Amino acid sequence: MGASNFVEGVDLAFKVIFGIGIFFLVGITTVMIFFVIRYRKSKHPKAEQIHDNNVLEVTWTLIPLILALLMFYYGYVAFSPMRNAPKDAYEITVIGKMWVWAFEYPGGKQSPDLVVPLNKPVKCNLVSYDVIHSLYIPAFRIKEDVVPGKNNFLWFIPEQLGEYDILCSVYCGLRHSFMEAKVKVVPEAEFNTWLAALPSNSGEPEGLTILKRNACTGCHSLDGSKIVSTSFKGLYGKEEKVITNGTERTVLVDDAYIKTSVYDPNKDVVVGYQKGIMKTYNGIIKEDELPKIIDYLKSLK
Ligand code: HEC
Ligand SMILES: [Cu+2]
Repeated sequence: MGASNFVEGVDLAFKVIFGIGIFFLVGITTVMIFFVIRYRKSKHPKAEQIHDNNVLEVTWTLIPLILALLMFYYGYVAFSPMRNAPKDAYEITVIGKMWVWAFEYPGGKQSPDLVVPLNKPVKCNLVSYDVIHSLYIPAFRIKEDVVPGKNNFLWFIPEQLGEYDILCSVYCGLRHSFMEAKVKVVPEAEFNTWLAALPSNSGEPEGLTILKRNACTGCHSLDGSKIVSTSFKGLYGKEEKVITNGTERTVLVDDAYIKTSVYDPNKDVVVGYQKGIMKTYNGIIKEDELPKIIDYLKSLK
């Protein structure tokens, strides 16, 4: 038994296709070696033209046709149920963004890992805030693209307790390889306790929650180290050299500057950094979230 209901079908399709591949590798190599020996120049000095051999032609058409249909059959049988989620499946919204996964449970509670109850069908509704990501759970044998503006889903029934890796399988920018999480399959009772205890807000400053939820921390560190961009530590109140419309100037990092940085990041570009890496958060960071971010940045001395 596999970790999910799809393991058996996908593995069977894989074995069938792999087996057919081996069959051709061995078959073609054997015939090739046989011909090289049998028809070498010393044995067969003069080439001859051969016309029409019905038996041979029908055979080499029929056998590959059957093999191709066989591969299609096993692939289709494994794939088709993946696109039909049961109506009573437990729904979770999976959000992909540069460069973290977030798993949103009913009531808007978010978790950095996907926790699911054993033996219950789970449907993941896939949402991207920025570019194309792809939710990939190798142990479950499922993978589905997370495309901005498109409603996509995947579903599964976890059939074994344990922890499995989640990856993003399409290259989505600089820190793509850091975009990982875990699926944790737990007994249903444990799942219910976990969900009840999952805080809508984990007690951390709200500003930090917003920064994490929007993956700002994937580019801006909180501890002074440099990741993709400047660190948020000690940023507020500092003098920053920026380029505005091609001219360098010094600005004070205050509320207005942070607001411009979030909604129009390519207006004042910090010297030493490239334009266009940070996108606008217009419509993503709400007006009432900005002061919370600013409060939090002020606290990062
Ligand atoms: C994809 C990487 C990336 C993400 C995600 C990102 N930023 Fe940035 N950010 C940058 C880069 C690069 C710069 C410097 C270039 C510029 O000013 O546009 C920058 C500049 C800034 C600045 C000015 C920094 C300074 O040193 O003066 C602020 C403030 C800022 N970002 C806030 C945010 C917030 C808040 C978020 C999340 C809502 C965020 N950024 C998400 C890459 C990112
Ligand atoms: Cu990604």
